[in-house]
Amino acid sequence: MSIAEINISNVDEAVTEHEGLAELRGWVREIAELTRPERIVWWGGTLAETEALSEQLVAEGKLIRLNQDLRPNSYLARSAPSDVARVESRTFICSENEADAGPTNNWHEPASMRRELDGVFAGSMRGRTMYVVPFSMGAVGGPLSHVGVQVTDSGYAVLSMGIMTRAGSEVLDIIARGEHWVRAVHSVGAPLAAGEADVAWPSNDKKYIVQYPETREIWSFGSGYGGNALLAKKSFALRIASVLGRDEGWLAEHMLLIRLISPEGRKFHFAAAFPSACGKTNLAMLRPTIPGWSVETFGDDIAWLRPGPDGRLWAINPEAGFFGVAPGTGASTNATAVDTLWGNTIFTNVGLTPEGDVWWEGLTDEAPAHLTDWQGNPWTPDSDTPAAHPNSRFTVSAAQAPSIAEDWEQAIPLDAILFGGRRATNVPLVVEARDWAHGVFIGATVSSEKTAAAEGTVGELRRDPFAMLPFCGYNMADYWGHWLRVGGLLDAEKAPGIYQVNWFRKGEDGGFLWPGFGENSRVLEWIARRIEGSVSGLPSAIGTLPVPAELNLAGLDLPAADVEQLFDINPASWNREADLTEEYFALFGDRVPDALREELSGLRERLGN
Ligand code: GTP
Ligand code: SPV
Ligand code: MN
Repeated sequence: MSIAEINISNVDEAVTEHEGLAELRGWVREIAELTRPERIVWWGGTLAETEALSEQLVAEGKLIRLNQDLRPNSYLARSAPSDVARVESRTFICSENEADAGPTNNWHEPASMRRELDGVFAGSMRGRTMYVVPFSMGAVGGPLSHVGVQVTDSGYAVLSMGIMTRAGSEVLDIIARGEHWVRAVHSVGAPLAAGEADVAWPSNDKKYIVQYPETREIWSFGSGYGGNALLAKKSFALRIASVLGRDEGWLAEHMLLIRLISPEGRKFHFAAAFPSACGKTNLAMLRPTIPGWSVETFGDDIAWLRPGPDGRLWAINPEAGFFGVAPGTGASTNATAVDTLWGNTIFTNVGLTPEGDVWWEGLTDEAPAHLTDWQGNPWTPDSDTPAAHPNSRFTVSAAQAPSIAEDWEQAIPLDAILFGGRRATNVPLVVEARDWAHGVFIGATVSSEKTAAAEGTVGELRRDPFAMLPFCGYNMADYWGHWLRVGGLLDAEKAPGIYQVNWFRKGEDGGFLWPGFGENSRVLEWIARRIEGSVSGLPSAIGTLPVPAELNLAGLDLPAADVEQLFDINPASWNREADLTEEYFALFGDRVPDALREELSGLRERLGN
């Protein structure tokens, strides 16, 4: 088949008009020549296109339309059982030098990876439509925004990108102006022979999630799920953007963004980095239980941070939607999310009720008497397997959250940065870093128990520095150095304070000591009071702890012994943490910034070792 035979059916007017789009058109043609789709569709991003594609996917059995009266304009997708989460073992950073990817990334030499992928992608879109999806991360034309183009043979990915990013023709104007754009190629890797019937969730057991940091390119093959397939998200807005940030003096982070408003009306802006499935979406939509306080949402997963001319650190949410964990999201934990999901939502791998609505563990206290599980099998509360996959998700526009800030598309100046993770032991409910370098040390040494957001053993403790382990596009030690450098660009008086939090410490009975969710507002209150200087702090070996009387626990039925345990700092355990940190740093050799080694010896001294 010659390329001329490929039916470019729906080339947007803008594409043919704009001189500035010749390069884009050439690239699309090149990818089509390699992957051989049946047709090419330029995604304009209109409601009409979205509705038509949704209809088509329903007709093809790829989406199930939910009951219009219960969940208007919403759909359920069921993935292949082998394609349910990010595949970190198949995620590659292909920098020219191995040392630039660092010991925490899978590295592959770029030229040979390109050769390998040329073979893998050859004809991979046969029998399918290749969609060309131009997208902007951050408001279209915004000062901190960046654009890209994803080509994909997954209609589900197109609809999801339409929610998660600003996708469509208006982005072509930015590209035509000559602005740099990131190239992202995605194929589910399931070509269709003539007359071959399609499946509900095409995918390929062999997967590749490949980033080329030097040329800012992404190639993803074999998966249709989440971060593997929505390349604007983890591949671009974190892995590639972290490299852009390193080169341009800013930071791309796995962080939520919120505005906390005190009873006096003072506004505080917080960013928080927690590893995958460790509570970002929940904190982003928090409803404070303490009177007079409120929280507005800016973002739930990714933030781009840049020092401003005023010496403050400014942040935007580059995304336009939430790709949130469904299980555990319910009226008692995250009522805001439940309210956000009233309609216009794509659900993936959750249960389907006989009424045509969705259900997952934790949505309601009582499970429906029977439903269809995420794999399409009959399910009752007596079943041995969950109704929803632990990494089942909802995809919904950010603007639909009742908690969304009116100015959520604007940049905000940060007052505090929080680092967290799941730690059953050792890490207190909250501790304040002594200064920026100490805060970077805390971020660099975070470890957290693994979750269902990626393949592997749930619960295993692993280092997840800055919650960026799977997402940093370059050497992690260089990234720590970059954090220190960015701190140096800030006015020390105006730099955000840095805090470590842990909602997941467990008591002897194995249960969580802290009630979490809305009650986390008590910790936010303490941080806000520290920032305004109205509470004191208790110095400890690992940082500044709350004076017990100054942490607002009013109305909480929390035994004093539990509070004590939540803040217990055991020197022997912390010395062991310090030993492990030393071993961890050794992985990076002399790339570890001196300032962090000094922090480690300072910690040891304070622990009395
Ligand atoms: P990603 O989207 O994977 O990056 O996850 P996330 O960091 O946004 O995590 P999310 O807020 O979706 O929470 C993941 C799981 O942790 C859910 O099952 C929540 O119910 C649970 N969780 C969130 N906050 C808390 C908390 O304060 N306490 C407890 N015990 N669980 C929490
Ligand atoms: C995460 O794993 O951190 C997510 C989900 O936010 S995914 O988009 O699949 O990466
Ligand atoms: Mn995430």
